[in-house]
Amino acid sequence: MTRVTLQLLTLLWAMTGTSTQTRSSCSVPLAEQPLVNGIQVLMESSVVNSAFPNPSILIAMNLAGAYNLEAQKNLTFKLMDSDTADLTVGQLALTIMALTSSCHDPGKKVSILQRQMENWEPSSLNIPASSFYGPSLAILALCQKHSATTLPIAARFAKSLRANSSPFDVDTGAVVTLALTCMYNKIPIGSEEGYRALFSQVLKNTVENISMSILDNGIIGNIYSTGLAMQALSVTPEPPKKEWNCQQTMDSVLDEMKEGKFHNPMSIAQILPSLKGKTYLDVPHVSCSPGHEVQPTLPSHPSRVPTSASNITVKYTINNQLRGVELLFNETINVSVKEGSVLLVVLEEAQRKNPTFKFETTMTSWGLVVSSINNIAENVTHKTYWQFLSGKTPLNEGVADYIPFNCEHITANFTQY
Ligand code: B12
Ligand SMILES: *[C@@H]1O[C@H](CO)[C@@H](O)[C@H](O)[C@H]1NC(C)=O
Ligand SMILES: *[C@@H]1O[C@H](CO)[C@@H](O)[C@H](O)[C@H]1NC(C)=O
Ligand SMILES: *[C@@H]1O[C@H](CO)[C@@H](O)[C@H](O)[C@H]1NC(C)=O
Ligand SMILES: *[C@@H]1O[C@H](CO)[C@@H](O)[C@H](O)[C@H]1NC(C)=O
Ligand SMILES: *[C@@H]1O[C@H](CO)[C@@H](O)[C@H](O)[C@H]1NC(C)=O
Ligand SMILES: *[C@@H]1O[C@H](CO)[C@@H](O)[C@H](O)[C@H]1NC(C)=O
Ligand SMILES: *[C@@H]1O[C@H](CO)[C@@H](O)[C@H](O)[C@H]1NC(C)=O
Repeated sequence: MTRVTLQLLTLLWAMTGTSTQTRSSCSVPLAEQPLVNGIQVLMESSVVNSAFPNPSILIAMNLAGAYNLEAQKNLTFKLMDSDTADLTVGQLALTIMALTSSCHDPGKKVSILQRQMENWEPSSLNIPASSFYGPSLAILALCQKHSATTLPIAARFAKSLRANSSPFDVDTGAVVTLALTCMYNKIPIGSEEGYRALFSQVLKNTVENISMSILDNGIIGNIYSTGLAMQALSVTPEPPKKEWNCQQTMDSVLDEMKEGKFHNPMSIAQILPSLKGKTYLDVPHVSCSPGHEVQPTLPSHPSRVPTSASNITVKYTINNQLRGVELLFNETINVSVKEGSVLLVVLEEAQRKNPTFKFETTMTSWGLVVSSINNIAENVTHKTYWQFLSGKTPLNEGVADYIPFNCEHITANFTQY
């Protein structure tokens, strides 16, 4: 082979997609592999008893290479049967990607989603950034199925993003980047230049904002947005001005993993692709050759320390200054729970001691959300919800995962997003 062809080949290689580049420049060290296998096994084992089938788990399983083939099959069949009428556009999009990643035809689901997105528009210019999260997933799923017919839908979507003035959200920015990168890569040659300019402008902006969310230790946003943000930064055709150190981010994620931060199956589903050098853009390219069960090497000791039997005291406040003039309340209670209990136990104990603290939960892909406290319920139309804080800092986990410490002051504050 001549030198010139070799150089040409290298050039072509460099151009064939940034995911190749990531895979070589950033990976899980061999010694940490059992840790990663461990969380994958944990995620896969959640499939058996889960209240509803979670498409994000199937996507992660297929991108990573599933260990539990029976769980994979069960989940695929449950998602095939799921009734699209009960799903939001985001959930429908994840279901389509999940079935695609299992090499199953999503059938009618794609045209249903397409119809819904043709009619989609933001209710105002200042809707919260996170309202674009589900629709971004929809653009991504449609892009992977019928990129040509999705072009005008994605363009309208990109324009409403550009016009929006709400504070930036890393998780949403990451999914926006994946969706618009998919579209950008599929603009037909000779098509209107306007599309390319529009998508690259919104991508540039979004990626710049993601890059400004990179902390000194490499975490992007918070630990739970880092997985999606890594996917975004590794595919974008508009790399950020400030160079991103993928390995540093990877190492920090692995450190937090050792601390036990990834036990929620959905949190694992969102980090696993990045740990395997994969992104949601790889969904249409998963190979589904009939696999055989592989036994992964697991960590030799459990990562979560057993809890002691002594009790701790948690101060718990419920505060509604928002809804129903005659319904305003601000109540505090001290409760004693076993050390190591999750916050949900504090809420249950408070409710048992004082009926004012009664609460209700709803099941979601991330687990239980506290939907109502003392008869005041969250409402999507009003953009209200119960936000949980430790002191003045919002928690970055839900009540079924967060473990309070002794004398901590937890507040549930009814507020708007
Ligand atoms: C939008 C959003 C919200 C909205 C959801 C309502 C809405 N209609 O938009 C609001 C603002 C209400 C919200 C609230 C909270 N959220 Co939130 N949220 C998101 C976000 C950005 C997108 C979710 C989404 O649209 N998914 C797409 C659709 C298709 O999937 P879905 O399963 O139908 O989505 C539902 C669930 O995600 C659920 N949900 C949203 N947040 C949370 C958090 C928890 C703990 C649970 C159990 C469920 C849940 O609401 C969605 C709509 O119904 C994610 C980001 C992410 N990476 O997933 C964070 C995220 C899921 N939220 C998070 C957190 C921490 C919270 C709060 C606990 C924050 C707080 N301090 O109070 C609260 C929940 C408190 C409670 N009452 O129990 C974390 C969860 C991390 C973890 N390990 O648990 C994430 C990952 C953000 C982050 N990077 O930190 N959230
Ligand atoms: C698969 O589904 C069957 C029946 O629905 C159930 O008995 C079995 O436990 C499931 N297995 C897994 C691994 O989810
Ligand atoms: C991102 O950053 C730009 C400036 O770089 C800003 O104009 C824009 O509003 C930010 N927010 C979003 C959601 O992109
Ligand atoms: C709620 O009560 C706490 C302590 O009881 C107090 O510090 C706080 O200012 C009150 N908040 C409002 C909005 O009344
Ligand atoms: C909770 O306990 C602290 C001290 O442990 C005490 O000062 C406070 O008054 C108690 N609050 C309530 C509402 O019982
Ligand atoms: C310790 O906590 C448990 C709940 O976890 C509670 O039922 C029990 O009453 C507490 N014990 C004391 C002495 O407060
Ligand atoms: C939210 O509020 C609207 C109007 O105030 C009401 O019609 C609707 O039923 C509420 N939704 C839920 C789920 O409570
Ligand atoms: C609680 O919610 C109210 C109403 O949205 C808001 O004004 C207040 O700042 C919130 N408190 C905290 C500590 O976030």
